[in-house]
Amino acid sequence: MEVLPAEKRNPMLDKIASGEGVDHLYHIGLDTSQDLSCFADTRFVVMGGSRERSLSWAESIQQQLRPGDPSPVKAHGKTERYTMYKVGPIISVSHGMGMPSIRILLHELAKLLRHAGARDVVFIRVGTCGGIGVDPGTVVITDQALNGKLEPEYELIELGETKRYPSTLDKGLVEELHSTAQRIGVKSIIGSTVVTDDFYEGQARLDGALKPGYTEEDKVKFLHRAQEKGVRNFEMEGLAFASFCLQAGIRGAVICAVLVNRLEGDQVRETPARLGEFSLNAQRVVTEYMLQELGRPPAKKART
Ligand code: R2B
Repeated sequence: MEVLPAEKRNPMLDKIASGEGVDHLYHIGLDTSQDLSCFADTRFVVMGGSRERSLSWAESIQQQLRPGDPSPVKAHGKTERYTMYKVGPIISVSHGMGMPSIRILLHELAKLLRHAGARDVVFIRVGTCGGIGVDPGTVVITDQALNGKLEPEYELIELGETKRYPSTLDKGLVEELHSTAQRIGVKSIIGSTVVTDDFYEGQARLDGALKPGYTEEDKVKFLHRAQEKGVRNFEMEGLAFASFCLQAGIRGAVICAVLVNRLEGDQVRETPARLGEFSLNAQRVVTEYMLQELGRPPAKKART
């Protein structure tokens, strides 16, 4: 399927395609006066918050797709906001923190891939999160993203009015990632994710800079209420991501490694090495899934 089919896309994109003006993808530093044909074969876009991780992941994908290739992986476009690498048919890009940041990137990536003529592209956000009753290191695959009111909709103010967009993720992709995780021996669960505009009060923490307007008891009650609704984790991008993919007709998934079980505490206390291992759990699942989709034979469960 083409990226942004006719019923989903802004008609402005067709005018650009017929040679009327130039589309400036300002935040990624590319525009349609440039040759964008190197993006035409894109099949997967993997995105995570950190630019370092997007580079190291691109390098590891290069080693898997082209073992021994010594050429450095180079960034495309500008790098002051996001950093984007492409290895074969896989884009690895950083999205920064929070929904405004990822949503701007999603618009520009979707337009880029539309302009380049890419087809059948899957977007996957791979990140970190706080678990609710879930142990650190576990990978949570989101089936539905909820807002901070525990509602399955993304709210955006447009022309002074609140617009609401549904935020369910691609069921098939959720199942495929989950079975990939099981096959390679990464502990994973499927669940709903609460997505907030803040890491502290927005996620019921008691360790921010400001005096909280709620007690420990209120916090625990809220976490249990969320847990009863099927919520397994908190993060800060998946809702904007899910609603954008649904609106754009792009298959999308959100898969995050748990850094802390929020029923046991607020602070992330693991060592940097352990946190790196946790992030790699989610990355390994997605790499394995993509390589298999690209035709490489499936890997076996890692020996423990
Ligand atoms: C997870 O980690 C970041 C906050 O520490 C944020 O981007 C998220 O969703």
